[in-house]
Amino acid sequence: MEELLKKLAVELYDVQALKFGDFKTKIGLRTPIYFDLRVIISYPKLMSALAKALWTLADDVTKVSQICGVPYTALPLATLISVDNQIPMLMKRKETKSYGTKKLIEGVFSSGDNCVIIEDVITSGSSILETIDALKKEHLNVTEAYVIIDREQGGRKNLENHGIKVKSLYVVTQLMQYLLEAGKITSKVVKEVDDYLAMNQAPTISIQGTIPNDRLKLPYCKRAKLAKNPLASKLLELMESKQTNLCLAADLKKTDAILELANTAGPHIAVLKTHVDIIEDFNEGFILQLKDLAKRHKFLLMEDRKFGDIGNTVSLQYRYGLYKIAEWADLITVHPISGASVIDALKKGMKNITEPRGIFLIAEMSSKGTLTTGDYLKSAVSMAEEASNLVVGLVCQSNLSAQSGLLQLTPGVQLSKSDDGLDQQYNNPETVINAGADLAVVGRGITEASNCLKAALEYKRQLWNAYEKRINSPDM
Ligand code: S5P
Repeated sequence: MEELLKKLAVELYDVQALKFGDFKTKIGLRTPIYFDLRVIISYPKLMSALAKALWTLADDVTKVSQICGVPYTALPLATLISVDNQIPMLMKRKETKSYGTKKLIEGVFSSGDNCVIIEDVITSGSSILETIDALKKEHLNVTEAYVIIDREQGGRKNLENHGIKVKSLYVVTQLMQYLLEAGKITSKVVKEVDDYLAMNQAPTISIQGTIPNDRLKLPYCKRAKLAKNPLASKLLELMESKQTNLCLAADLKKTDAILELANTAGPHIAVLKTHVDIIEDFNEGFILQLKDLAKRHKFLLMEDRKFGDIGNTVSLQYRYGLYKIAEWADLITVHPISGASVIDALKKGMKNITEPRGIFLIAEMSSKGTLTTGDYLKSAVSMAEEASNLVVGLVCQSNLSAQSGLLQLTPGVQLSKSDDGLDQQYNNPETVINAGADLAVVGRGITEASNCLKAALEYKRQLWNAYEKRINSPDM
């Protein structure tokens, strides 16, 4: 079998189903490996050999009554296995038909039938889980998935957590060894891919029902351990220890006023958010004093710069100019408008900065008529989830991510107003926490109050109570 696998690995490489170099993923992140097994339909001998090899992974074929390929690449493989072994096949539709029978699963089956899954490549396991979900809804019994390549990015574990055993012809490290032995790739490539895989593990997919890692139900202290970005862990820990999920928007024009506010409210907030470009007397001394207060009162500094240009410009804006944001802001806000490469650009801007840094991606804005809707919003969430080693969370208004290691930050919070006359829309603390916020931004609700400290304490109390209610209520 090993000889056959070595031979097939080389053939896959030769037909360019396996590529090594510098590629972009669907949402634009860089990757040194790219697997595209769709090409195998053009090489019937290879496809047939792969289907046969896949079927050797089955322990007891007499127990398999149905085969289902994950659309689309694995469909022809499942078909070959089905025909070769005379075992019926099922197909999962990508979308439910909007007419006729509205079935998600095509084929003839009975509830309780044992069905195995066929897939080409597994990364996070989410495509297989989607297929299994549809099969389970029809009361089919699914416990095994046979896969050509496991990219070793956490998919196997995710499926095991859902009771699915994964058997693969190759794990990516073994596959690369075969290609190295065959002289197809160099050890430098192997190292690059190894480093990439170590840095890019897929997030854990929560199990609906038991939800051990559901963002809305887990306490901040537990989520601190699940975050990939060290700053996200630090933030969650300090929120827990200070019992605050308040982010104060210090939108004031004078440095003295900001420092006074930071000193007064500092012990009660998790993050102090600035817009340094509205400050009239900005100077380096101010930043030093602000950093000092942040250290003393244990809060993080966020510069709400809302970067939104091409990568090169953003990396310059972040690092240089009057404000040198990269040098002092723990956190920044970024619009995903220019694509995922902005994250790589910011990484470049962080070169030689030794303290941890984090990004909040703006998925959804609070203002009336915002354009952050539909596909834009969905892509922003995928971008954050895929780059969660640098992205700390999302700025948004609704529950967008189940990932416990990411934080949702929601602005537009006031107790006494519903708008500001300029289309800012306000909700109260309990509403935003229930809508999925982990941190709530309060600006003028505190800065324009007659007693800022009293107002900060009141927002802090209401936000924390809402959070405790959320994690403790059984029905949310
Ligand atoms: O969608 C958004 C995103 C942000 S970061 N809506 C917002 O209001 N913000 C910021 O939150 C805004 O720039 C301001 O600093 C703060 C809200 O301030 P407030 O005075 O309306 O509470």
